Amino acid sequence: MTTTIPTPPTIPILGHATLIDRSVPMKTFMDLAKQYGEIYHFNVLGRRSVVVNSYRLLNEVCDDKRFYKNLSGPLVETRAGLADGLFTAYTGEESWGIAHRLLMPAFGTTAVHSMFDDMLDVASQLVLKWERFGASTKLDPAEDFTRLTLDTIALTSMSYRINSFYRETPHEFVQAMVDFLIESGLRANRPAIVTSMMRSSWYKYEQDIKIMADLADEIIAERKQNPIDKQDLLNIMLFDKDHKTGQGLSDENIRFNLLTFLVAGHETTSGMLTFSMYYLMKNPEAMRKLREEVDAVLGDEVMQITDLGKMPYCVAVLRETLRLNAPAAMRTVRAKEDTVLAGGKYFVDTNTTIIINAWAVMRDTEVWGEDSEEFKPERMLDGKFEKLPPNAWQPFGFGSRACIGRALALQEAQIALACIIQKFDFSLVDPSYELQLKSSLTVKPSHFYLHAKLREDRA
Ligand code: MNH
Repeated sequence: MTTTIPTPPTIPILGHATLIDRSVPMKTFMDLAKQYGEIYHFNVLGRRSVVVNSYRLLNEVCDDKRFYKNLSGPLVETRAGLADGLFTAYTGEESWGIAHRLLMPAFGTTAVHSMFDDMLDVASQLVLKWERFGASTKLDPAEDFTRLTLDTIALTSMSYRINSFYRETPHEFVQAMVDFLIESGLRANRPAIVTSMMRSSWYKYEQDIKIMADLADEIIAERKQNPIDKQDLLNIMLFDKDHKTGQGLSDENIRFNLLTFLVAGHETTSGMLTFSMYYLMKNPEAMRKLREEVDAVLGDEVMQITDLGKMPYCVAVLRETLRLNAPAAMRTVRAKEDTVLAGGKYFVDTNTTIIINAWAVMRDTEVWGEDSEEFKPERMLDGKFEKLPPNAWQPFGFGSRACIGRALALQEAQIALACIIQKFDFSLVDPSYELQLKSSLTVKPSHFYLHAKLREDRA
């Protein structure tokens, strides 16, 4: 017997759109999870969705025989700039398959290892900046981690230096990208007719997309004129052929994938790093253990590629951070055929978008215990991570459409964390600070400020 899926009170046409917190939608989704439990109906502008919040429902919709990735409202909007790039490609688009097969090895562990020097280069710029600014400066880690991750993804993927640490205000491209993402999110929750009347915002959106496309095209053209030997992602996209179809990528598709890497590869990773620092500041015992590990492995030396495998606690900190605050907090799927969830309990048809609330799912007490809201890296240590139930830890999504940049992001974050923990003692500017959030396409801490003092025991 199916049961009726509960739903919050709604208003005509807009549906639940006005319920969603405009600046941090995740707030609304966490409140609704508490109020309605493992599943509820949700409807924005006539788009029917159910939101799932429990592990058992997540695990069920991870069956790729029954479900496929379906682009949610905001992702459909970002296609205006990212088109058939990997992240925003529709299921079944041919260009996705070609790019996926061509790029998977390029994002694998071995390839990511070869990015070590570039990653350390950028991490060193961050360390130098904090060192030069000195202990009395109020640092904004979210901003500086964004400089780090953006510069790293541009350097590792296309050997291009954005040099964010040498700029007071963001690169023109970065501002355009941020504004583009914010507007894409807003458009998803606004009737198209309203958007079409907002002339100046329409114009700015088009301009932002053009700024982004122009930079990507410029980088592609410049590479064609001045080839280099390094096997970076751009070279692979320009010159490799898909083994299955024998086809390469079109210049247009390369543009959309370059932009996709910049978009998907920087906010997420910077969010992860900022959340990690927040949890480390709030959990001095975890900070102490991490420092002990970093000191034992690095001492006073510059980090080496061989150090990567020697920091299980650092990896556990990142995994636990991603469990509590996955920066890409929601993904969406649809059923291939009308179906029922939870052994016949909930009916879901093929037109209903199934939204997975990763924050709620990864706090499910059935899997994580009564202390699931607490930050405990020990959950991820000593083989416990490997023994988790299938799909229980899922900040990077699932299956063939899971994050291609997972190894890249984790290695980059590990290097950055190790380098700063090696050098600095941190303190909160406001010791009573409690987590506040901000959103664009992803979620990260806001109003989170630190002091970084060079460690006296290491001077
Ligand atoms: Mn990433 C897909 C999270 C870092 C590039 N990424 C996804 C998905 C999640 C995700 C979740 C699946 C989305 C969906 O199902 O609709 N990504 C993250 C997180 C981090 C991250 C939490 C860092 C932390 N991602 C990166 C980095 C890159 C990247 C770095 C660098 C290029 N991600 C992608 C791409 C996809 C993706 C590309 C789409 C893959 C595909 O569908 O083929």
